[in-house]
Amino acid sequence: MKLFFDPRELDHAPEQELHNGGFVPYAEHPGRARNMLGALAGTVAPADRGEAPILRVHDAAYIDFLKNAHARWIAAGRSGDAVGYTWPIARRRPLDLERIDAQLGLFSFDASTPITADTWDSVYWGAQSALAATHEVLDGASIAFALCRPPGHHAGADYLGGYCYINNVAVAAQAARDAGVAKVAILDIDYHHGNGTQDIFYDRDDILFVSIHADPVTDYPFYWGHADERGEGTGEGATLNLPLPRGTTLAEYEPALETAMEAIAAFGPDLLLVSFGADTFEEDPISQFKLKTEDYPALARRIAASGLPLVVVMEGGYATDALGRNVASFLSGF
Ligand code: Q9C
Ligand code: ZN
Repeated sequence: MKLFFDPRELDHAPEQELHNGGFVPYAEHPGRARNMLGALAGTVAPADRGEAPILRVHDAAYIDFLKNAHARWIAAGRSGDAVGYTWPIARRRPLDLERIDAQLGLFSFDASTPITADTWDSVYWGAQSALAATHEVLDGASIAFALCRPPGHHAGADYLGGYCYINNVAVAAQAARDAGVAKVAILDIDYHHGNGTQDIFYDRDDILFVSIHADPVTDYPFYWGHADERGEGTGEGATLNLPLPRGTTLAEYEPALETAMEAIAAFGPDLLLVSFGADTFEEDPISQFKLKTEDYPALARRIAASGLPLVVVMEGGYATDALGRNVASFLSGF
């Protein structure tokens, strides 16, 4: 299995994030990728497929903002990382505001996702890794892994959040559609609900989104991922949310995965993309499931039993010292 990664994914390194009312070191730091690189066999650098596949998913105004936000922050006399401090309730109306602070609020949904001078380069190359893995499978490989950093599944068409800026798995899914794949399924098994991915494809029936995650009644991102969110319009029924309680172990996780895989089989996709987060691990510092390192191969085996071509895209996982081990354990099941 080829593992795609570009060293520029290491450059994005915000200093801190707001956590439970105080500033703490940034959980989604470059050491995560370094730990994965240390535990996995050699990686392959992705080709450069340009911005066009990113713009198939994200609004041009948002991408323009992402590229320029940090320079504008500095031009406004600030130092350090750019981060918002005020948000439009339910988006208010589409006001065309120039001020950097207004735009940070407009294009984000939380305060845990700062923009640095290196953010654009890292997220661009992370997306290229996801595209490279997808094209590897479209060209005939049975599986490929995209070591994406930063992660992507919380980012929507025009917003960042949850350590995510470009939605790597969504860019990959749309690229597969554009290459002629008729039906694509996305299985999201990060601890947190993939609200960005859900939003991007909510009204579409050509891309199924299935997510197993911590119940948003108790866990971030709170406002999405409830079981009654099932898609809208032509997308009605093409979103499936399977929230689980804090404390979930493998024995409780497996029936949800079975339900997810049955829904995917019923949809009849030609390709399966997996948003994989290792923050379901029992020792994750910001998450509350109880999966063990040795549990991950069983999840992979159930996914592989679908017989579908697979692209695995890296999302979260914050127990840094165990991260590479957990990813290697998961990949060993394929
Ligand atoms: N600092 C992913 O796993 N938590 N994102 C914000 C505590 C955000 C996790 C409050 C968690 C985002 C990709
Ligand atoms: Zn997560």
